[in-house]
Amino acid sequence: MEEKVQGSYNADKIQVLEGLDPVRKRPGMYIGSTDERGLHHLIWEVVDNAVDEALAGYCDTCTVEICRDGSVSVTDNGRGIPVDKKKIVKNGKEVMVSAVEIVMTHLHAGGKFGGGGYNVSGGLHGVGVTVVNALSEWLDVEVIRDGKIYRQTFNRGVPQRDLAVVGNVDKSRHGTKVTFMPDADIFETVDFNYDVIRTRLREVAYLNKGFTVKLSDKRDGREHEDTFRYDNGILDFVDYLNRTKETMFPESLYIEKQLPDSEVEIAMQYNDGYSENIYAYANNISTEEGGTHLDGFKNALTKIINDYAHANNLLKSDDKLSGEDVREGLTAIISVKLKNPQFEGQTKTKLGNSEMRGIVAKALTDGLGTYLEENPGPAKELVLKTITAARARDAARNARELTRRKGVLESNTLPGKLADCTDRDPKNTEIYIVEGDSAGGTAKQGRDRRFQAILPLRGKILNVQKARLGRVLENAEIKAMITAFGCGIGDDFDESKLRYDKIICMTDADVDGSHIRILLLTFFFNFMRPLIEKGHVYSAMPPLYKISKGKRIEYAYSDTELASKLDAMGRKGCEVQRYKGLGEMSKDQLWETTMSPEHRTLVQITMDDAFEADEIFSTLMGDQPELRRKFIEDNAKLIETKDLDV
Ligand code: 28F
Repeated sequence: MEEKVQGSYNADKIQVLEGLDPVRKRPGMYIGSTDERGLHHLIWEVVDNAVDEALAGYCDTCTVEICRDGSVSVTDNGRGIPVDKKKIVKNGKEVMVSAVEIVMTHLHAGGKFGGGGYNVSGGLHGVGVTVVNALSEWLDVEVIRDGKIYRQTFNRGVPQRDLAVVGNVDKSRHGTKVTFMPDADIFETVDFNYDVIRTRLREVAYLNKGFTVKLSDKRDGREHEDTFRYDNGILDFVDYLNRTKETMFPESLYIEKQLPDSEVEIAMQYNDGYSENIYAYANNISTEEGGTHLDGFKNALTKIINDYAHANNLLKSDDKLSGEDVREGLTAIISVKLKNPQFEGQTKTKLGNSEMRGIVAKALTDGLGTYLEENPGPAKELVLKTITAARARDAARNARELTRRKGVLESNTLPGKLADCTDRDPKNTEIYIVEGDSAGGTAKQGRDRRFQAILPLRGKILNVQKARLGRVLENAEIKAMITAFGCGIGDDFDESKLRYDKIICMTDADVDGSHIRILLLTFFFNFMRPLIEKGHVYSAMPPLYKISKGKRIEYAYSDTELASKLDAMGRKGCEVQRYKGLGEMSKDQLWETTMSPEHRTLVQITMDDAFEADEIFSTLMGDQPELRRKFIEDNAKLIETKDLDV
């Protein structure tokens, strides 16, 4: 006798779509790619089901474990997937199959798509755990409900036997556990990256207040664990992002609006910096390409601040503050959750639902409008700061006009020390930003001048973290980069004018080199952020060691690689040289190890890195000595034994 499961679901709601072969034939269609990014999508898919169970109100904890054997297990304390059976057609015959097996083997099974029921799902927009199952060598699902433990195992999506009861437990226990081993035949790598998982799980915890997320790594030599829970959710997120900055309002502002088919949360706080850090999410997905929720927020903010300034005679009636002015120094998180989200854009990270523009705008207008009325002190301070920003922007525009008139910023007068490449098609070319003239000289000799340009930087560039655009434009090194790139800066930035496809920072592998790299990264992050968002910025990876044994020469790019190369070469008679700087390499060695597209390794700088750099940099160079001391203490081992890297 099959127990009937109570609750708003039963297997009848499941729409069953056949066959998993398409998933294994074209995995990129379902998880984006089969590189490290696609590998981690498997975890996001499973975790999203636990988050959906939490949003439905039945679960408050999710545990993710990277097991010793390299598999990953995700556990929640929700209701447990229903175990009742449903009649389906399998290989032409009518058979009874459990809801668990259907959820695990049929695309778009589960209430997410059957209408009603779950209304919020993330993942690669809800392709579901079936994709994980199809792309896993093996997958175990364990359901605890109604005092029993049910279990079923699959191989590359194929069930090995029916769901079976494997134990009894106390009736108070319930939940779902999915353990899977990614299929090495499908993925370029099956080696999970703890930090990538940690960063995303922390974000999930911030976006779902009160939800506890635990992460542990049980692999040999990599034991680690973290627990995240934020009772104030995105408010804690804003405080975290601002922790290295002086903030303006007495405390961060939190706005929440629940509607029948959607909910909006906004957290915001101004700081004394000049860059805007606004992160928008839809159904826990980072909408890096923005969308209607972000547009609604920005439009409403500009209107609210201008209306308040005019109403309180802080601004002449024919003066208008721009969007950039009102967002200077703003850290904000906008998180919306809605049924049937429409994701658009190149990477499907742009929210298209038009109704969200008005919903978010109204939530902000009610929340911030009320706050300003009730707190005239901070309100006036905010408007005056915005007016100062507007004046500074005008000054910067004049400065830019001035420099433009002098032709300094136009691409027709390239900086003298730029060794340009001959190919004029930006798609084929790259520019190395090299630390120091000597390494710059070596790079000019070692490069392939058809597609590689070299711009040497003399020593440290300006600390831009605390500088407005006008001041930044006075710095020769920075002006040279702006001119060489050709795409303008700040509001004038125009990616279509970029003269190179890749901008590669090449600095020494020591602390100074890392500092220059962080300076460059923070400059790009604050004043040319689309360069990073569009993936144009890279960091070169020069070798740390040269190993010689007789005529044989090998290079090692990390301490781990040095050990394994010494093993391979046999340690007897090996001579190891630790490179202190690029200047120690000949032009041929520099080409061979760091510049040749065949052998080099480039690290593409993504938003997370830049975001981390901005946070690290504002800690190191910000004006909070207490935080700086703590940061250096926390990272001292890094700074001593190996360069502090982003
Ligand atoms: C480790 C990952 O996958 N948790 C899940 C549930 C709970 C229900 C459910 C999931 C109903 C029949 C479509 C239980 N009781 N964690 C998870 N927890 N799926 S996935 O139902 C699925 C739908 O199939 C559930 C009552 N209603 C829903």
